[in-house]
Amino acid sequence: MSTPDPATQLEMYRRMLRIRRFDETVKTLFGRGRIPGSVHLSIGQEAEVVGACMALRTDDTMVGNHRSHGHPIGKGAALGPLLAEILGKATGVNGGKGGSMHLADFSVGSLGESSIVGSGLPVAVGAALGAKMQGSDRVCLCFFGDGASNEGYFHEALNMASAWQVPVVFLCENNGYGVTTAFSSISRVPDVAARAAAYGIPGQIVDGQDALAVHAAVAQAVQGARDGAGPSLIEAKTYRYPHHSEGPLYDAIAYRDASELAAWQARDPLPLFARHLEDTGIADTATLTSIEHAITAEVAAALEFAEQSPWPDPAEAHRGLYRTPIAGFDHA
Ligand SMILES: Cc1ncc(C[n+]2csc(CCOP(=O)(O)OP(=O)(O)O)c2C)c(N)n1
Repeated sequence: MSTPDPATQLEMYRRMLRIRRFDETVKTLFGRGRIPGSVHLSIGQEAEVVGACMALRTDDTMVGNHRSHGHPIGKGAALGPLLAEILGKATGVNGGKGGSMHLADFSVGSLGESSIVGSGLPVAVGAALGAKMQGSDRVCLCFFGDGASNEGYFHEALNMASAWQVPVVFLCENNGYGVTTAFSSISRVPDVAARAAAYGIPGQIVDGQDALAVHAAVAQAVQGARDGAGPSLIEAKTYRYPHHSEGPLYDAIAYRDASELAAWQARDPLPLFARHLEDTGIADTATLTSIEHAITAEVAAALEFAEQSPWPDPAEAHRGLYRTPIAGFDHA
């Protein structure tokens, strides 16, 4: 699999930085009480998100989970409507009805997320089956965590995808923990990728901090799926720096060592990729600095857009929820 050209690699860096700055902004807003519900950040996981998303075509689809601000950004979504959605504004990607855990941005093929752990896997199989039945060569990329791989959904979805040979790439973002439960304490199999064998599909492990390694693995899996080779499972070993979700709850629970976090931060995907760009002569320090400034400005503009946007009209609350109106129910 060939390495992406220099322009694509610069775009990978931009998208990783965009996710980092976006989630830092969300963290600040949440801390100020500006976001209803809860938020789950993917700071630290940017390389696997972008490496995977950029191996897709724009018309390929994607399914996320509760930790999915970065997924549409990785696929090229505009920041303003995503941030407006998280703030509950009418200009949000889902009119302010979905919020942080239910972002869907059809403009980039992001079919949506759900807070029900593992529930995206069968949705992805459905999207892939739909593509196959329509005779299209579109592929669906399905993001889920190590925790989700212990849910029934995972096993049913892999089995059906394999039996039907549908074009889906299952991408496990193994950040080591489901809330505060270490994967190693809940599975006798150390690697999620090993489970692929049970369903007769390829499974492989990649370094989730290396955007190019993830890109290469996903691009190959996507090409196979497009060519009719069916599903595959890729496990990206990664780490989230923040706790499971924002708020003081997890600060008091000693579920991981500071040294473990520090070891992962020593391989932070952003400086790693920046160094790679410099070492290969793709970007010099001035270029990286100007990208940094441009992304800071982009996130500031998104925040301004989201903050200035109106609240949804309460009369809109039920609109779009049901495809077929239900008798006796006021759909406004
Ligand atoms: C069916 C279900 N069970 C439990 C929960 C509570 N819950 C929310 S996120 C989460 C952990 C998910 O871990 P993982 O799939 O590894 O994703 P990560 O948060 O690490 O990205 C749990 C148990 C839920 N939302 N849905």
